[in-house]
Amino acid sequence: MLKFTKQQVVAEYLPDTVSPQSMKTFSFAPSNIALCKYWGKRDAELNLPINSSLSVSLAHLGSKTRILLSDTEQDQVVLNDELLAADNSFAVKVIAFIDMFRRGADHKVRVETENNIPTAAGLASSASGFAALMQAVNEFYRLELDLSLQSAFARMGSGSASRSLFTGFVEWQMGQREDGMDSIAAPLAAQWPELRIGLIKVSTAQKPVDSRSGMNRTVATAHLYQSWPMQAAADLSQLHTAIETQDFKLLGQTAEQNALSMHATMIASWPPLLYWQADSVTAMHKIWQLRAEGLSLYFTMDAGPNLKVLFNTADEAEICKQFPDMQVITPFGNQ
Ligand code: 2P0
Repeated sequence: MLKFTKQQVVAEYLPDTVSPQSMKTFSFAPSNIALCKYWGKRDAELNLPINSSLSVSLAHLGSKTRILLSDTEQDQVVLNDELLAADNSFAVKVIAFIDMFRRGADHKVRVETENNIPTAAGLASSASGFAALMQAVNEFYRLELDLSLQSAFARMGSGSASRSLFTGFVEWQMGQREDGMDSIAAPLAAQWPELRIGLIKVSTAQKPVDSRSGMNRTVATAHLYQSWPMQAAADLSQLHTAIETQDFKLLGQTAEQNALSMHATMIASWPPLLYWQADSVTAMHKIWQLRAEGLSLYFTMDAGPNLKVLFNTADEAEICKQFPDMQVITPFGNQ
């Protein structure tokens, strides 16, 4: 079957010639944490997922990016005030993304990106990074693309970036089309001002297997993965109910089971993929014990050893006493 390249898909929506203009201010996009995870691709070129996913954006924690015209001989990528080497893997991905929109035009760029996500918190930055880059590209080339198109194009940089164009709860529809133009994210209307997310840092060391390779390995080798799309569809529907009825127990239970189901498929891969460390398991047991004692808290985990704890502001003081080093995020602002 004939597949689409990113360039082919994007070209349909671009003017014949681009007119770049240096940005004065930075574009910002928040990081996000999925309550129903994206795990597995049906198309690796376009980052088209096997299942729909649902996340919550992390308010002011994320990435800011601007693009300047440069008179240097090479494109430049600056991350947190440090000029990256041309062969740095992040720099290569950023320039490849710009190239989808530059369309061979004769100019060089300087891309400046800053993450305010504490690296110590062990949060991924590719989602917010590519969402902020997409917004910057939109402004730099004066494309005036709407947010749905920006979501689709940000996805081509990194799947989870499709969700980082928006605040609050965000659903990324898997879509059906071969060109992926119905695989886009959109925000839900519902708010949850009392919701809190605590970050339990187990390790911030670079993970041995990145999530892109991890999901490919799972899809290719784990028979258990067959059940994942069903699990994700059921969880997505339950999360909608939980959010509409503001049922925290249902929200937490669903998110925790979804994360553990995803990790089960990783563990069932070959070679096995276990992102947990001993301290991750200790934290899980502690959360289960506190829940048995009546505290309302649940966790989710991504492709790494750190835990993200879900709770409501009413329990914040008690939960923070139990986890004194935990950083607390208010995804819907302070209430
Ligand atoms: C998520 N993750 O839904 C899931 C849960 C990790 C575990 O999205 O290959 O960096 O760039 O599309 O978006 C991380 O995967 O992967 C991710 P690519 P991405 O948040």
